[in-house]
Amino acid sequence: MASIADHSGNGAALARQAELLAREPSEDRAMANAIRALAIDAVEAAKSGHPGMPMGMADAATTLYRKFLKFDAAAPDWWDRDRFVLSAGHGSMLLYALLHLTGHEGMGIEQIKSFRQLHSRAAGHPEYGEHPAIEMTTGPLGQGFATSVGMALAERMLAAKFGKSLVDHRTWVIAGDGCLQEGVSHEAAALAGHLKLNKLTVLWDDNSISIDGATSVSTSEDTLKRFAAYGWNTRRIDGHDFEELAAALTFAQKSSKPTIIACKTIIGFGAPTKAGTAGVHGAALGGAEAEGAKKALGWNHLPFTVPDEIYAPWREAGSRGAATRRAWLKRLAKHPMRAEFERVMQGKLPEGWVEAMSAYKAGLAEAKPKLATRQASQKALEALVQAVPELVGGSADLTGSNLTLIKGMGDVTPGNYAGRYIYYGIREFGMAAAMNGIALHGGLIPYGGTFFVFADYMRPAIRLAALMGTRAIHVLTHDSIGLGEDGPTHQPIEHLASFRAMPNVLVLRPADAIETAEAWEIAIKNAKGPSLLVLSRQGVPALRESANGNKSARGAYVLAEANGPRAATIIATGTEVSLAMAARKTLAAQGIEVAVVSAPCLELFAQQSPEYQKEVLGTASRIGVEAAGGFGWERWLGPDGIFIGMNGFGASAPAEILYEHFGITEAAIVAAVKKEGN
Ligand SMILES: Cc1ncc(C[n+]2csc(CCOP(=O)(O)OP(=O)(O)O)c2C)c(N)n1
Ligand SMILES: [Mg+2]
Repeated sequence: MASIADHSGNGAALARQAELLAREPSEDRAMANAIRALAIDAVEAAKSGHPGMPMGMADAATTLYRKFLKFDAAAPDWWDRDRFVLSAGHGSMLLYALLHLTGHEGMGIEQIKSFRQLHSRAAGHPEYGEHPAIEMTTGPLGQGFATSVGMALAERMLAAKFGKSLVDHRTWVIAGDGCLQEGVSHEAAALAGHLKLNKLTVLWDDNSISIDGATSVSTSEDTLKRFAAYGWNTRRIDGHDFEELAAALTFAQKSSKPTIIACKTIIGFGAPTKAGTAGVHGAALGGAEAEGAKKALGWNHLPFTVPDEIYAPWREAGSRGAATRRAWLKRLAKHPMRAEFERVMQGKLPEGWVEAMSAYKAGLAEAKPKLATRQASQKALEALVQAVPELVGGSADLTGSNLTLIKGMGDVTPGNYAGRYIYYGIREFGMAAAMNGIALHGGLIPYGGTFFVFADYMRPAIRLAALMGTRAIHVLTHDSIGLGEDGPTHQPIEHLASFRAMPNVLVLRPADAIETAEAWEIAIKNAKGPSLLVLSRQGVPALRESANGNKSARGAYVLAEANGPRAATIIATGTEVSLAMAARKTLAAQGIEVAVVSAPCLELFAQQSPEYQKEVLGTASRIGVEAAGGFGWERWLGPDGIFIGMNGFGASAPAEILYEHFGITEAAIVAAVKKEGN
């Protein structure tokens, strides 16, 4: 492991750096040096951070912001702006410096000075919501890349719907070696290539260095060949040569495929001894090295000081898009689809969707169908897809199992983006990240399906959605041992508990068709985070008498009160609620009166008043029933409660046999009530 923290062996990099620094000074280079100086100073002041990447990619970023990126620093929320994603989020100072230099409000020098400190917008990694020009939270490598594919796809889909005069922008990404090593970028790149997302451009910070040293310790692939095989255009350039940079970005703008530009850079460009080594990746340069870097770059200014003659061209870059934006605003003002475009971009739900769902639910209350909740979800979607035109669906190759496709949606295909259904392929993580990108872009509400057990493949993207507060709706079917014969590899056990442990996620496990419709209503309205619809393969009887209002919205409610004082309260979710109801009936015949609480969403229940919670939970002993591990149920059952569920993995057999085998039965509930009563 001689490579770790081995700062030597960078002779070639230093020689190339010397050659580049000896070139004729240019305004571009001086502007880029402002980024480098701010990155050095901010990391030095914070005593932590990542100077190497901003120093290495400053030239590429300067070219992008100065000549290519369509933006107006005065209006970072302009809907037709180009999206820029810093996928290599550790290089956050690159983004903060760019926003500062281009004159974005809210990114003054005091923010840069407080880099990485509490309440600074310049957090350790870029955080969505801290500043309107931060398009997404990045840091988990690869996810920025994958999310940007969703942004680029959303642009194409909205352009197909509203036309080029309103929607015509590009998506630019800066990704590092790490992003391209991460599997999720492989999934996303394959999808982007297949769909021919030609307005997506990735600038790869091809510095051949990561934390453990030279990337050659772990990688020997030909990355550009890999991307070419995905259907991308590729270019390899000197990432410090402004002419090559501009030519490559121009090439990307004309490409009929997504484009990746390998920008050969020197990490920590300017650092006199550490440039080209892992030593500049993630630590302050240190006094002497920092001073030496500024000297080498010809930067003779006090820390955090940028001279006016360098601010000036940066400010010009910041307002370069203002006229384009004004022209766009004029087009919007007289566009026949203006109202609808504004509505979807503002994230406002359409008129009439609530009524459409109420009518659908009223029909359910009447017909009382026995359905698997995944089937009930499909029926709810039939109403929603009609009523909510911004809803776009998809599945990771399980369309027929997830029941996510509704007739008439139309497929999204390479080069044709007018449809509303995306075939993500068997790329769950890529799908979830792309869904985040679609949601972040605005104008569309994405849902996507897979088996619940494979939600683990998507977990990091669901986590980012939760952190960012992004509306992504996951349709997760085959939610328990109830899926039967496919066996324990496909039977989720710990997934409910593990997603319930994640902040800002709604885990919704409805018990019948009406609750499923309610869960969809909740998910559509939940604009500030992801919702997981956890749905059954097997049928469940209709349990609800009435469909008025939305009982699931309080998370848990008394589905059937005891006739008289409660001998026990049975709390169940999803498919196990009908077991609880059957047990209640059997017990009543024996003179034992229990209440059944249906708890489709424990997160929402936890948000209710203590009075409501007490009213629902009652004072009688409690029994929890869920065909999953019991982790977390203590909170609702108390120390004396009994949990009926799974103690380990499932097995391969027909569902009814498995419920018997694992003791999740009406008889077990009856026995538990009797035991509690003694
Ligand atoms: C998913 C994930 N794994 C690990 C890390 C920790 N990490 C941060 S940066 C980095 C190295 C990235 O290398 P590269 O993209 O080449 O960045 P450079 O050193 O060139 O700036 C690692 C492993 C992370 N942020 N995300
Ligand atoms: Mg690298």
